[in-house]
Amino acid sequence: MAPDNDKKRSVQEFFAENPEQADREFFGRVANPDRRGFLKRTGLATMAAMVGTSIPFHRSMPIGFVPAAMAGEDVLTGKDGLTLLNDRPLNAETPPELLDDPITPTSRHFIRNNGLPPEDVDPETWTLTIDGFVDTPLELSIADLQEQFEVVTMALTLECGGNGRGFFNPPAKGNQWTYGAVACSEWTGVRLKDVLEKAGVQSNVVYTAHYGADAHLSGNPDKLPISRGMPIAKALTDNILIAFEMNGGPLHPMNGAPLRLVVPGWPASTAQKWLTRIELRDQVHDGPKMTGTAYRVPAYPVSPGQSVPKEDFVIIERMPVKSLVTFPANNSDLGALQTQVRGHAWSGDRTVEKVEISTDFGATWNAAELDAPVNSGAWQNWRAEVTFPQAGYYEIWARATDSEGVMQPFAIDWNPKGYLNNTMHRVGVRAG
Ligand SMILES: Nc1nc2c(c(=O)[nH]1)N[C@H]1C(S)=C(S)[C@@H](COP(=O)(O)O)O[C@H]1N2
Ligand SMILES: [Mo]
Repeated sequence: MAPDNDKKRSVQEFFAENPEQADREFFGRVANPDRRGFLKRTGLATMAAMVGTSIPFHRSMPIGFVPAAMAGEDVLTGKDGLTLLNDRPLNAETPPELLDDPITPTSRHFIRNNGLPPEDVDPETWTLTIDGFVDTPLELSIADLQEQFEVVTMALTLECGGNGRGFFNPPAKGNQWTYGAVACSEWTGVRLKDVLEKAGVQSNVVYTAHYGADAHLSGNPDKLPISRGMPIAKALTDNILIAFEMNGGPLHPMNGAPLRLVVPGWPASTAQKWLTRIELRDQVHDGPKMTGTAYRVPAYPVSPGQSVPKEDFVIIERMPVKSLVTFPANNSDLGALQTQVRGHAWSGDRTVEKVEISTDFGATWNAAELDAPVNSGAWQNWRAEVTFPQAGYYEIWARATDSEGVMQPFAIDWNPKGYLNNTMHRVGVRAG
């Protein structure tokens, strides 16, 4: 796998390059002229919170020192078992076996940040602006959303467009996601459609543009880390939420608290976190990560490594049919000849009609029991009882087929940026 050289730096590198700036940005610490020990109070509190207790000798601690105990995992507060891919911006995925629940707990929802999340957000004073080509621009607090619109709860699948990128060969730059940039939590909020209709969608509107409160990695306040959108017809479907609750509790700070869009079935990059504004446009949005080759694939099949002219890329819309085996875990000893196999399956705006399992490297396939989605936009849970003929190593393969008859491929359909990898999931086990 290629290292991520997408201009993303780890905390350690950042501190190595410019310790004083890093200190200011991370801890709010300001250096003494002699660059020793003068910790401003706010900075000290942040540092103490991060190491879990006070730092008695803080006066001797040089500026630019990251507490050694602040290893990468500490940035994943409130998350359980996620694999850290990058700490600046923060990106972490969930191992497939930790995605076994029908509804993904908040602690296991992956994190994909393009910039630096806002700090100290206050749900009481948060506002969402709806403007652009609308009859009446709106400025709504979270309380306004709750009072003026029907509040609904839905299980909705979010998958990063780059999920599975780690398996591309030749490799694609960017976070090397394996399987776990996908989740299906229960979101509570109001329908985007209802809010847009209240503002009054003008007849020339073709696209939405989404804005959030996170900051660009460079620290330049004039730059946005990401601002994507979607065709207005998609925005007016009824399973897209402006969400203020996740699994019956607050949103996790890294998953967009206190307010975010949840757009199931499309690249989760359309689901703006820390949502502050939705603008309706009379043309396709051109914000950061909308243009160039970001979240785009060639308009035609290409061979691995082929270079493709920029103008031949098209914006990714729905995500492809895919399934995940969440039990048993890869590389596990079953200690028996029999096991239940289970997982989830989903397909963009479609439903999954069939999930099949093979334990003989694809020679024969058997249908799994497949649930209907609990609501439109939710992944579908499936399970199968498997009996192995004798002790030994087996692979469990799963493949889903959707309502249009499209099945997951066995081999990757390569594209330059490593998007949309929906190849079959293989799980190796020892039986008996
Ligand atoms: N404001 C903002 N919204 C954002 C992003 C971001 O970096 N900033 N990342 C997007 C991408 S690329 C993905 S895949 C999803 C991830 O959502 P999650 O971090 O809650 O899992 O959020 C999307 N919304
Ligand atoms: Mo993403």
